[in-house]
Amino acid sequence: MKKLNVGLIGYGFMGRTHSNAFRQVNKFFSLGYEPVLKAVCARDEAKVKAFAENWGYETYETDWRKLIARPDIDLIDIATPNNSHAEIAIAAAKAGKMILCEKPLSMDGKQGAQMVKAIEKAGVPNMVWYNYRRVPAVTMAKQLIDEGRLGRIFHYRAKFLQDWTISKDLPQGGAGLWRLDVKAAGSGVTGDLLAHCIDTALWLNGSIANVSAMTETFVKERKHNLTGKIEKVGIDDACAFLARFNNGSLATFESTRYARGHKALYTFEINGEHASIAWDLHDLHRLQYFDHRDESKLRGWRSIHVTDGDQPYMKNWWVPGLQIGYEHTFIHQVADFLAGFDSQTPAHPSFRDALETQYVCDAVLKSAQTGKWEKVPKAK
Ligand code: SOE
Repeated sequence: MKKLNVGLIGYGFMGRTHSNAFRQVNKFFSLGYEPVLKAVCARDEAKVKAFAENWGYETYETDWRKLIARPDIDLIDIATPNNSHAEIAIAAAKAGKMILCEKPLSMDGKQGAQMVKAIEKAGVPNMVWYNYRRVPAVTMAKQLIDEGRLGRIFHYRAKFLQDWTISKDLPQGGAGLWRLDVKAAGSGVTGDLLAHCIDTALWLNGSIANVSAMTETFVKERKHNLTGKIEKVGIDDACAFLARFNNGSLATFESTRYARGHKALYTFEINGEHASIAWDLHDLHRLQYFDHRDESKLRGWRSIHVTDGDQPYMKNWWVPGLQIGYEHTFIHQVADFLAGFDSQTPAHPSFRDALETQYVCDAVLKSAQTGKWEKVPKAK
């Protein structure tokens, strides 16, 4: 097996999911390449050292530029807050490194386009961590749609609900809470949560033509952890939008961090001419499927437990009926990236795919301001 030396930047929640994926992938997937945990990079030396020891990184750095300059690093993995993705990715592309980047790709579409330009000019393999595509039930939804089982698609309905920012005493900024700081995150639920829904939707149902959105910031001021001052909140706490897909289907999307009782309720439902499918992250191994062509006396929603060896990814895990979880989606994504690199068939979503999501997010935020329908520019 050929070695591929990984340099991870950032050691938060996502740094952990990626590190776990790099460590596990070759134990379960037969691949031509093996990621080696060469170095992890973050500014706090004591913490980055402890992270390196815990996950088995051979070395650590406290300056990402030094990491990128290292000749022993093949792949840069960006798991930092959104406002640093562009600078790191462009520098890594110039250094000829392969690049994996956390979602959302960038702060906005303009910045994302600069990243895509740099990556494509350098011709380096790249991928963005929209992990939910690799939930076996979601991958199976894609297969069912591509097989034409749903027929013409009429409706797409998605939501992503959480409830962790309701308290007005929760500060913004700094570790963990940078998602509430517009300067670090770019936007609120639109870039953090709806970006997942949009990525899946573009993959399953094609491109979006235009959108009409509304957003709200329920808590207008919060203490900033870095300045210690009460500052205006610049993110969207909630967002709902209507969309028209280019295939003629209609969609509704909703996200909030103010839905008491919901922790990470990502759901979608797609209604087609012949069949419908529905999926729910809180029950992630199940795909609900209704087919109108079934014999009428037996017709009804089937709850498919996607754990069989002939269903996506599952032959690599346990025995039929036994489940896998959230962390496995990242393992699948690394497996696909490595297999794609080996066979020269790039894995998705690429930076360019993720730019399309970014353009939808931009149009959503613009529409919320203008109060008008906004067109989504083409990324491809
Ligand atoms: C936010 O709470 C968050 O962690 C997102 O940043 C992730 O992308 C999402 O998968 C779960 O929720």
